[in-house]
Amino acid sequence: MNDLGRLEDLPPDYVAALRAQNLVPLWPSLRAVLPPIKPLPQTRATYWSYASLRPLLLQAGALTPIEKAERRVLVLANPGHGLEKMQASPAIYLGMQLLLPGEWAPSHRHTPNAVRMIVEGEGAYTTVDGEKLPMSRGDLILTPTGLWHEHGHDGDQPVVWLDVLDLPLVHYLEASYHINGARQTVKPGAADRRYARGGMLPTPGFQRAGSAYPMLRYPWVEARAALLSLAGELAADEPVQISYVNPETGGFAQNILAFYALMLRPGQTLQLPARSPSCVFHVIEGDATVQVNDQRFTLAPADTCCAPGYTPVMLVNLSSDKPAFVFMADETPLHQKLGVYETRD
Ligand code: GTQ
Repeated sequence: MNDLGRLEDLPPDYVAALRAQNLVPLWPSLRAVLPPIKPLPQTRATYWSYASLRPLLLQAGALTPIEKAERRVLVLANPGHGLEKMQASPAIYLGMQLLLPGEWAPSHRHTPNAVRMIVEGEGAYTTVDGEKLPMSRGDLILTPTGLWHEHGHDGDQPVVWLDVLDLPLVHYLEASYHINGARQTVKPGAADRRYARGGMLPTPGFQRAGSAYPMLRYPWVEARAALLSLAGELAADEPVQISYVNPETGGFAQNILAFYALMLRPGQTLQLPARSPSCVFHVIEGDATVQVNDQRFTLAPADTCCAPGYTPVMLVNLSSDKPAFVFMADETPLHQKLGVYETRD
């Protein structure tokens, strides 16, 4: 690789003359923006222990009333990007949100897409676009771009969920904003019952919602059953993974980030190939290690970690007699739409 000229090689008055006209020479920065062969990620493999963050999240419940927080969230921030950027990866924001019994997080809508992965507690619900969606451990609830959403809690214990948003990307695009609204009127019916079985859809023109996001809640009991049933069909070394999809189109459930559930068989080691999108792992059930380059994280239930793109990831189920279940989020739809998606050996 030939060395390119540096900024210091140029006469200071020339650089000053360029700057005065908002001009910049490319060659001193060319290798930084177009590195050879592989990107230089800012995203660092990072791990967040639920047992360690939980007391701090509960403390936030005591320190800041919901009225003063609107959304009481501790953001899982990647130090590689700088904590103040509040991003786990280029396009992924992660937050642990706490709602205490009787609390209400008022209705708003915003341009970033969100999903919730329920971590602990019973009795809370999110109302999205007028649909009241109960929250139980492992359920995935969508809050797609532009839809009204508010959170309530009728139970008697704290409820915690993991928020996954494409906020860093939408903010980078200078397209991020929110609008506050009135409490929604709840309409009857639940889409997870309209789309209850694979391969069977409501008849077009009669019962279909005609909405871009027909299914807003993916119950964990269904996802877990789908994984166990799939595991029975696949060879022992094949990855047992499902994608959360839009049941009307079969495409990813949202436009920017994709969501998956993965089952690791007892004792299974699973090597995921290097792929261009960054990825997040959150353990729903069991204990597993996630190895990213020379770093290995040990994840207990409710622990979360992230990996940069273009990096192989190895998952190991630490139990020899029980399956482990992992929720994943990545930037695949975004990379595919932009034409930059790739897999490497
Ligand atoms: O629950 O609506 O973690 O608007 C960040 C922004 C959660 C929410 C977050 C939000 C929400």
